[in-house]
Amino acid sequence: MHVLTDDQVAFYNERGYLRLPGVFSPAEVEFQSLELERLIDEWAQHGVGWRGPWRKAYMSAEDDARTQLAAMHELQNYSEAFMRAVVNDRLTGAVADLIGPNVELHHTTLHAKAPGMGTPFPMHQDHPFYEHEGPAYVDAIVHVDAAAEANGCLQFLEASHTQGPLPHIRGPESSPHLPTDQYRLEDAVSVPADAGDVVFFSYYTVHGSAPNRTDQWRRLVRFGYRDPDNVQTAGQGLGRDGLIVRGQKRKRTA
Ligand SMILES: O=C(O)CCC(=O)C(=O)O
Repeated sequence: MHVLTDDQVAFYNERGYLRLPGVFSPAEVEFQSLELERLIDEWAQHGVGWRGPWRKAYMSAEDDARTQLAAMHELQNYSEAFMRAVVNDRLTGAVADLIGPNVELHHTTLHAKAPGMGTPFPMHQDHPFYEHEGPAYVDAIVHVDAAAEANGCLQFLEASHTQGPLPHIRGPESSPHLPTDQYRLEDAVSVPADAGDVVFFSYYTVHGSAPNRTDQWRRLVRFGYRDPDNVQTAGQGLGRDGLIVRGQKRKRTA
């Protein structure tokens, strides 16, 4: 049984992203939302967000000094709401339609942009953060709050996934990101979404997001799913087994 239509799969393959509305019910979103309030208070790390020279291109010095982000990993290890979410049938079915039939959960990460000046994200691919050998990796952004341009929704460079892994600017004081003069947020397509929607994208798709300038939190959780045969070579979660949420993980022959 497929979750996505042929048109939705074709859209994803062509453009490198796809919004799927209403994956989670209002009751499920409410449970996630209440739990995020607790997790942000109890477990998340609070900081200024990603560092690096890109910040000067994105913000005035005054705004830069005020940015705030709450982040944490592996929310399913702290809350039933997110354990249930990572195995959600519609969500994992959609991922299977994109990279299946076998699907392994690789990680979850919270990005909560604080009210006032929630930190922006520079244009980047997610591949440098958790490098694998091949393309069979999908990031699923679970929207616990609605996101629009005013609070910093996701923005994608259409069809950029077809280029494969790109060289990123890296350094001890810099999160991996692409040169700001060549990859501009202004050229990216905004993908607003409602609470309960999921936005899927390839970890090769170039994306970023603007600051949250509203007076409310903008809370999204990224679930990373891979084909278990796509071997990780570096980065977040290297060497860790993940939950098989669809199909099987087969033993590799030498
Ligand atoms: O939370 C955001 O606005 C950006 C998210 C992002 O860039 C990512 O999950 O890779």
